[in-house]
Amino acid sequence: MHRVLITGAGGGIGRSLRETLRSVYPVLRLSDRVPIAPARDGEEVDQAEIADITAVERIVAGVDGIIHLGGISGENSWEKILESNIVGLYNVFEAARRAGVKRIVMATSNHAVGFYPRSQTIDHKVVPRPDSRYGVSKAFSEALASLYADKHGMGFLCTRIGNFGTKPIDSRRLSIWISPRDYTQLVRIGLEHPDIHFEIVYGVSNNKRSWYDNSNAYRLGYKPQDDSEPYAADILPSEAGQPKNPVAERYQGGTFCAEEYDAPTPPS
Ligand code: 15L
Repeated sequence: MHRVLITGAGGGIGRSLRETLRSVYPVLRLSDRVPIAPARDGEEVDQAEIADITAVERIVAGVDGIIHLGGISGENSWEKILESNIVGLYNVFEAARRAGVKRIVMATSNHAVGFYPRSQTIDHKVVPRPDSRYGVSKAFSEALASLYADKHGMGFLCTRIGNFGTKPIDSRRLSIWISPRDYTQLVRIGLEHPDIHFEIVYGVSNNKRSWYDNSNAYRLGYKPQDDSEPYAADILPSEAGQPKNPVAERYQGGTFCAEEYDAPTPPS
């Protein structure tokens, strides 16, 4: 990998990877729809809207691998999800195919499978159970990656990210947290592993309270360094007595499941 493109480089994960991957690859090309900090040594900055295929063709030209973080990172109107997470995603994969890019690491999300109950441990083979229009767009991204892997021989690591941050922020995130260093390790596996066709892994640290069987990531060599458990002693008492939504509490996707929820009986 000589030149690696990060889309969505201005977001929280993008800004973190910009630092942790600095000097790992000779050139990092950083792109976002909004202005970001100017390029330093070993960096290229190119502002682009991923819904614009001409702009996407420009940012993928000459890159060896892509970390695709661009798009909307939470629930939104169908029109906005369609523009950024469906059309924008398609543009990135299609422009990459035409440019001969062979490897893409994708930020998919726990919300592609958010309607699995917290009582169930799920692996990378479960069928999608999206909890939102956003979650549907992430399931779409996994399906499109599968198509481009099988039909065009491109390699995809789909990282179903839980919640990225320097520490978990609430009890739900104790089960789905991923630290910056663990996510960096997973991204590097996605770009550098010699044998990746189409893989789904969970983007989570080694959390004691995990809802995921992440054996597929471990098979690829992932050795997470962090566990949310030391934070539980602070987080759990701080939530005691707080009102909780029963739908949000029952399912892995939390409040994403509860928003707009009006089914007469909860899904099993
Ligand atoms: C996500 O997919 C979002 O991008 C992030 O903002 C959080 O909401 C996270 O999931 C989560 O479930 O905590």
